[in-house]
Amino acid sequence: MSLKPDILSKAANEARGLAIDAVHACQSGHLGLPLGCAELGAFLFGHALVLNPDEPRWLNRDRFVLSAGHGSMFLYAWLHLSGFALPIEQIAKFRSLHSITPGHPEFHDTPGVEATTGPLGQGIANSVGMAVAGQMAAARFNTPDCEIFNYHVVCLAGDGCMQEGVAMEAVEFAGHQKLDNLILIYDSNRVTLDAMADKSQSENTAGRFKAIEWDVQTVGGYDFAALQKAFNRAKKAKSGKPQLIILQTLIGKGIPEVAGTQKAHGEGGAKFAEEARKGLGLPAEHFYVSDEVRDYFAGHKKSLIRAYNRWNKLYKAWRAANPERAALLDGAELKPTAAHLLTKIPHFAPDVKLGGTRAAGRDVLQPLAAELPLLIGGSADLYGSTLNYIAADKDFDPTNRAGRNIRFGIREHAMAAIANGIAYDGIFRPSIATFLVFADYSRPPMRLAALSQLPVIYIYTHDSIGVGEDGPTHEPVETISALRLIPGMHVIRPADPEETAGAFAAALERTDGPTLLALSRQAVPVLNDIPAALRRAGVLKGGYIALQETAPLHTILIGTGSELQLALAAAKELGEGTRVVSMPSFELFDAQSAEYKEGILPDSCRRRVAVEAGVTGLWRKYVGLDGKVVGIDRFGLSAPAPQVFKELGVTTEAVVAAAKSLG
Ligand SMILES: Cc1ncc(C[n+]2csc(CCOP(=O)(O)OP(=O)(O)O)c2C)c(N)n1
Repeated sequence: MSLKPDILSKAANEARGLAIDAVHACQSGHLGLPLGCAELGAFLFGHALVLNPDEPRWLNRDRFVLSAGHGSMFLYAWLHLSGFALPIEQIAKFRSLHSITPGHPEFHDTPGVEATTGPLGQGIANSVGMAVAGQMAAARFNTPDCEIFNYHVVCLAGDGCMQEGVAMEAVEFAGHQKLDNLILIYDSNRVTLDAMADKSQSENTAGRFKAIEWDVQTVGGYDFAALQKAFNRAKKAKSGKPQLIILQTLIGKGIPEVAGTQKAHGEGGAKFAEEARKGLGLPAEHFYVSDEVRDYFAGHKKSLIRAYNRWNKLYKAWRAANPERAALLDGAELKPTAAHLLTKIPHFAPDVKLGGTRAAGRDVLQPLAAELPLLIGGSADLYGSTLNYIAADKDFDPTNRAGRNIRFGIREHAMAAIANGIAYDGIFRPSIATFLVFADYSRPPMRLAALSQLPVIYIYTHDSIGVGEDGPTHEPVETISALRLIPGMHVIRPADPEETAGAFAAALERTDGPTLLALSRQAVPVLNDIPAALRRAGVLKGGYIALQETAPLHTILIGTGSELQLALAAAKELGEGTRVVSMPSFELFDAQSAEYKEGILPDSCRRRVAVEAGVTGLWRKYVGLDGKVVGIDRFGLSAPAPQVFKELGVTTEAVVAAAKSLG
C-alpha cells in the first residue's frame, strides 16, 4: 500500500487527542512520548508493521516493543486505532482498576502488548531476545523455497532506556551477534524526567552504536516520506547489522505551553487540554476519532489480513511439505508433564561420583534437551562452571543461527532480559545460567519474568558457602531467600542427583512462570536411603518425608539442598521419633493441599529444626516460633568449604544441639 501522509497526519493528531483525554481523565500518566512520537505511531501502525490485529500472537508478526513503557498511551492509542481488541472505553479507563490499559504496558493484560515494560531499558533487551528468536526460528523452520519466518522486531526507546546499563549490555550483544532483524528507534527528544537530557548525558549516540557494529540513521520525526525511507533502508539493509534510527522529536508536541521541556514528560500538559485540542484541529468531543481515520485504519486492517491470509496459505503448504519441521514447531504449544519428562532421564547409579548437583544438572539436561528441541540455553561466560551446555548442539552465532547454546558474555542483566524476550516471542523455551550470587545482577528481569508469567528457567549454580575458597563475594547467603520473596518465582534447591532430575522436570513442566534451580558447586552424597522414585516425585510436591520416624513422632528436621544430608545425619543421633523432611521448594510445597502439608508437617509436632546454609528468616514459617533454624545470618568466609561450614556452624552437631535445646 502506498504511503498516505495526509490521513496518517490526521490520525497522529487524533491519537494525540486520545492521549490527552486519557491522561486528563485519570490525572496521571505520561503525555510527552505519545505526543512527540504520534507521527511515528501513525507510520508504524498505519503503514509499516506487519501484524494481524485479530490474531495478536500470529507467529510471523512483526514484534513492536515500547521500551519506554511510561509512554503507554502511545501503544494503547495505536492498538485501538489499528483494530486490536482494545475498545475506546478502555482508553477512557486508562489506569483504572481492572482496565486493560494499565499505567505501564503489561504482557497478559492487553492484546498487542508484546512485553511488560516500564522499568527503563528492559524493553530494548527484550527486543534483542525477540530478534534472537526470530533468527533461530528462520534457521530452524524456513526451507530454501519457503520463508515461514521473516519478522522484524521494532523497539521504541527514549533517553532513559538508552542510559540504562541493561540496554548497553544488550545492544553490544546484538551488534556482536549481527541481529539484522532488529530495528531500534530512539526517540531523541533531549528531555528526561527531571530535566533536559544534557544535564545527565553528553554522548554521541550515533558514534556509540557505530562502534558496536550497528548501522545508524538519523531522521526527523515528522516527515513521513523520510520515515518511510529510513525504515525501508533499515528493513532491507544488507550489512548484517542491527539498525538504529535516531528520531528527532519534540516532546509533548501539540501542547505548546510545555512542548520541548521536561514539563511535557508526565501529565503536566493535561491542564492545557482544551486549548491543545483546538490547536490540533480536534473538536470539543473527548476521545474523538474521525470517520476518515476509522475508515483508513479499517482499510489498512483488511490489507493486513489479506497479507496474513497469504502467509497462512504458504504456511499450510509448508506444513504439508515439511511434516517434521511442522511437528517441531507445534512443540511450542506442547505442555510436557513432569511425569513424562522423568521417564526420559536415566536414574543415576547409586555409587555415582559427581561434582555437585550442578554436575547432576548437566547430565539431566541432555536427555531433556533431546526430548524438547525448542529448549535453548545460555550462560554468562560460565559454561565451564554452570555445566548447562547442550552437548548435542552448538553455539548460536551469526554463522549458525540454529545453535541452541548462547554465549551471552559477562552480561547477566541483559542475559535475563534477553531470555524474557525469547519467552515473550513465544516459540523457544529459554534457560540461562550463572553463579547464584550474581542473581542480583539479573534480578530486575527475573522479577519481570514472574510478573509476566514467563517460563524462563534459571540454572544458577554455586548456591551457598559451599563455594568455599572464592569467599564471601561469591557465596550467596541471602540470595535464595531474596528470590523466594518474588511472587510467582519458583525456587528449587535439590539435595542430590535424583532430586535434581525432579527439579528440572518440575521447571520444564511449568509454563506459567519462571523457575530457579539452585545447584551446588560442591559434591553431595547420593541419598540412597531414600528411594530414587521418592526423591524425584517428592521434589514435584516441594517437600516430602525423606526419613520416616519409626517411633511416635517427637521431632521434625527440615533440610534443603546440600544441607539435607546434615538433617539426615542428625536424625540418626536423635533417635527413632525423628522425621526428616526434604524441602527443595517452598513454593511447590505451599501449593499442595492442606491434607498433604499436614501429612508432612503435622501441626501437633512443634519440635522442629530447619537447616539451610543461608539466612534464617523465611524458615520461621515452617518451624514457627517454637522451633529453631540452623543457618547463616552473616556473610561467608574464604576457605575450603568444609572449614567454612564448620566455622559458621552449619553442621550435623549444630542440628542435633538445636533439636536437643527444644527440650
Ligand atoms: C529503571 C527505571 N528507572 C527510573 C524510572 C522512572 N522514569 C520513568 S520515565 C523516566 C525518564 C525517562 O526519560 P526519557 O526516556 O527521555 O522519556 P521522555 O521524557 O522522553 O518521555 C524516568 C526516570 C523507570 N521507569 N525505570
